[in-house]
Amino acid sequence: MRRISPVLQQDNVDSNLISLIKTILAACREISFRVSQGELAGVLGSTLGENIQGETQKKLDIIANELLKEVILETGLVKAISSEEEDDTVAGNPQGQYLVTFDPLDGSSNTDINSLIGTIFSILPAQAHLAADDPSQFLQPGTAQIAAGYVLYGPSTMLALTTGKGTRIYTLDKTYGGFLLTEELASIPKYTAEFAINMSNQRYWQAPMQQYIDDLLQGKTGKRGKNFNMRWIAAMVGDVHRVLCRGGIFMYPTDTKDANKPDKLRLMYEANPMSFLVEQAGGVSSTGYQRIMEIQPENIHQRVAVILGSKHEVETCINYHQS
Ligand code: AFP
Repeated sequence: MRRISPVLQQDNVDSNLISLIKTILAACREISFRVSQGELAGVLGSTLGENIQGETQKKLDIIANELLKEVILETGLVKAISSEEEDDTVAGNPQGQYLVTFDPLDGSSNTDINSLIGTIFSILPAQAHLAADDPSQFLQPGTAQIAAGYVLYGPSTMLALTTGKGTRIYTLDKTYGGFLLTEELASIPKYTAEFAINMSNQRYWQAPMQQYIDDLLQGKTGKRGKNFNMRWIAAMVGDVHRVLCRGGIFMYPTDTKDANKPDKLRLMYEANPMSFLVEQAGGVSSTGYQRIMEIQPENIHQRVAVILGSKHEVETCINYHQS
């Protein structure tokens, strides 16, 4: 089985970018170890703080954030970072070639029940004309991403990574200490009979999503003419991993549950990197009205509706929104 560097070299990825990706993965290996120690390492439970998104911070959120921040800035390759757990962007080397955004621990409410969690990251080009402490340098659409990936801390620790030449999946070999390529090029099946959505929000959704899900639930006897199964992991990283492995449609639509927060998922830390991975595996990612990777961000903590996965199913859902 092949290690990451030769695979990326074969794709002609710049050596500095390879080095940055490997540094991010070194931090993720450390997070993986801490996660696996659980209560033994005293890393479970909440802190007293809230992040900029108004969400309670778990101890692991903070630990993962600090680890990633430290190692990424130490490379000297990065001009600034933006984390879901930080109010503001953090400046690095003014000459750095890259910007990195990350969600250090996605699905952190799963930590206390020993369920799936992960780290999501995205790498953008630095903007020469903007200062290292200028947050507007991050306001680039998802199409500008140079690389994106997630590390899933599950029964095994897995990495999905793209540099724009397909999405590959690696597994952490804990005996050797590195990630080994275990799926050459992920390919999301075009058709699916599996959906993922938090059904408890049903009454808050907009009409197109209500109608789309109603029709799925009618199964064989309804207009879709087939039965659908449902899965919900409550960590986007787990749900997207399933979609990459065997197809499906994952949705977190706009809702009216909280007037101040019509959308839940973060564009820069979750939606854009996941959209890049999904598109590179032959899937589709949209808000229902627009391709996610073409959204021009207005602020670093912006949220967005997400519908992604198997091409035919996502396009069917988009049709409900556009008709
Ligand atoms: P946290 O990382 O803040 O726990 O949120 C995870 C998440 O943003 C995303 O990964 C899940 O898909 C979604 O929240 C789950 O939301 P519900 O609370 O509606 O299940």
